[in-house]
Parts: sequence; structure tokens; C-alpha cells
Amino acid sequence: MNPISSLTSLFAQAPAAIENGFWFPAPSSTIAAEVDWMFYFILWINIVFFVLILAVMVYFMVVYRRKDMNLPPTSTSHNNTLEVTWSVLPSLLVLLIFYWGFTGFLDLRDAPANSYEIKVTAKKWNWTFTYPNGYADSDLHVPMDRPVKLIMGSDDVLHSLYIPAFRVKQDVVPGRYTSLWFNANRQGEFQLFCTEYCGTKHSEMLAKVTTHPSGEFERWLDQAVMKLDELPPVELGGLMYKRRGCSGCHSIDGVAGTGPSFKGTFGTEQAFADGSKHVIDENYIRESIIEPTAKVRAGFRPVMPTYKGQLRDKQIDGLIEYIKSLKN
Ligand code: HEC
Ligand SMILES: [Cu+2]
Repeated sequence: MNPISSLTSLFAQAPAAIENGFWFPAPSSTIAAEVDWMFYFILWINIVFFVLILAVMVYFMVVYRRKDMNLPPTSTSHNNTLEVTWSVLPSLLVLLIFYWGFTGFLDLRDAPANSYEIKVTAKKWNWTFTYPNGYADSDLHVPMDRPVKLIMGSDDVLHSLYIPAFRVKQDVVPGRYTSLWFNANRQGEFQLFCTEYCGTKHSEMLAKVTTHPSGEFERWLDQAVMKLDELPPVELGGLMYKRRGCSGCHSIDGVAGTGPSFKGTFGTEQAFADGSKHVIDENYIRESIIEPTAKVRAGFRPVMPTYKGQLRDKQIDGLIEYIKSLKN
């Protein structure tokens, strides 16, 4: 692959149907145009002044170079008009940029009162989006043409949520809530990134954002919940394993990762860090999910976050059935 095409494929994150720009993916929220306008305004000011100053510099170097080494030093003092001009003009430009930047920032910070609220939980290394009805997903689905507010918290370290197509980005901090809002106005699938280095798999901490036209979003949410409730326990468990981030630390192929592999462990006796031994049964799995530090497996660090209050009993039952089903 030639370097140019690999570079452009790097920028092409949204689906092909949407035209992406050179610097940004296609604007897909109501504030995107404003952000882009500001960006290009500053970019062009930089380009114009860079070229202008360099050109004048080179011109002066050539024209005013010292030709006669014996000339006495001149005593030029200064030029009021010139100095006032080059002080006042840039100051006005900077003030203008500050004004636009600050009012734009206030717009970005203040979510409209009627925003649709979605709770976001970041943990190493996945996202959980919880909807008002309790449904949780590892990808984000949002209604179009209405303000959506994300209320975000982290279970472990500092993360940052970034949706380039919407031009929004906000740190997600443990121990407090942060928020951001947007109004998506283009239908499609967009990429969501974690943009704060948060450990080994930071670069895999991704999610998809799907925008649904009004009316269809509610249908999607109803169906998502119904589908979950209808699943047989093993499948529900398998889905939770993928969607709720267990897969980031627990493999199902027998190879230990950050946590022990789930394969073939059910019913076996294992050694623990405090020297005790226990059989991996239903109660132990349940306890591990709700209070992971109660018993820590020998050879592993107690880094598993608790899922207390985040998984319903039915989902925990599903996970137990799923782990049981992974036989050697
Ligand atoms: C950040 C990594 C991480 C994530 C995410 C994680 N775990 Fe763990 N888990 C661990 C580690 C490390 C251990 C071993 C130490 C301990 O027992 O606390 C463990 C232990 C366990 C155990 C005990 C297993 C055994 O063989 O002793 C179970 C069961 C378990 N996790 C289930 C889950 C489930 C279910 C999820 C998802 C809902 C999950 N874990 C998410 C890291 C993680
Ligand atoms: Cu992160």
C-alpha cells in the first residue's frame, strides 16, 4: 500500500457513504459546523501570516543586506503607524477568536434541559452505555435531531470519551461525574474512541455510535431489551461476557490473561492468594462478580472491578451458565 492511501484510510473512520474531510470525518452534529469553521479560520490565519512573514523576511534579507562594509551605522528610531498597526490588528484577531471560542465553549458545556440522558461507565478497557430503562450496551445508540446528554463516570482510571464526527470530547474521571452533550443530525455509524492513555489496551477501548431517526430509536431500545429477556441463559451469559467487558481480561480458550481463563475451570479446585483452596462453583462465581476481592486466585492481581448493581440476577445466572458451558 502506498503511504498516501494508508494515510487517508487512517482518517476514514465513518462509513464510506459519508464524505470525510482531510482533517475531520464529515460533520454529523449541530455544533460540528461551528467547530470546523473556527478551526479553519485559525488555520488560515496561521498559513497567511506564516507565508507573509517569511516572504517579507527573505525580501528584507536580500534587499537590505550590507553591501558596503564601510558605511557608518544608521540611527533609525521607529515608525509609529507601523507599530500601532501590527499591535492592534493581531490583538483584534485574537479577541475575535477568544469571543467565538468562549461562546462556543459555553454552548458545548450547557446541555439543553430536555436532553435525553444516557449514563456512561468507562473501565479498563471498554465502555458501558446505560439507557433510562436500565438496558446496557457496549456500543452507543442515540436518537437523531434531539439533544443527547452523556453522564459519565469511570470505575478505575482517567479515560476520555471522544466522538470525532460529533466534535465532542470530555474526560471521564474516577470518583465524579462529567458530562457532554450533542445533537446528532446525520444517520450512520460513527467511531467512538478513548483518548486518554489508560493502560495496555487503551487503543482497543473503542465503541460504535449508531444514530437512529426519531421514532426508530425507541423501537430499537424496546427490541434490544426484549431480545435480552428472551435469550436462553447460556446465550445471555455469552452476550454479557462480550458486552460487559469480561472478555478484556478473561479468555475462553484456556490462556490466562489479566484474569484466569473461564475454560474448563468450573467444578475444579483452585488455590488462592491467602493459601486456601476452593472449588469453583455457582456461589464462588457469583461472589467473584459482586465482590471480586473476597477471594483472589493465586498468581493474579486483584484488579477486577466489581459489577455489583450493574448486572441483574438474571444476567449473573446467565454468566454462571455460560462459564459452566465452557468445558475442556
Ligand atoms: C480488568 C480485568 C477484569 C475484568 C474486566 C473482569 N475480570 Fe473477572 N477477574 C479478573 C482477575 C484479575 C481475576 C483474578 C483475581 C480475583 O480473583 O479477583 C478475576 C476473577 C474472576 C472470577 C474467578 C475466576 C476463577 O477462575 O477464579 C470470575 C468468575 C470472574 N472474574 C468473572 C468475571 C466476569 C463475569 C466479568 C464480566 C462481567 C469479569 N470477571 C470482568 C479480572 C477481570
Ligand atoms: Cu480509556
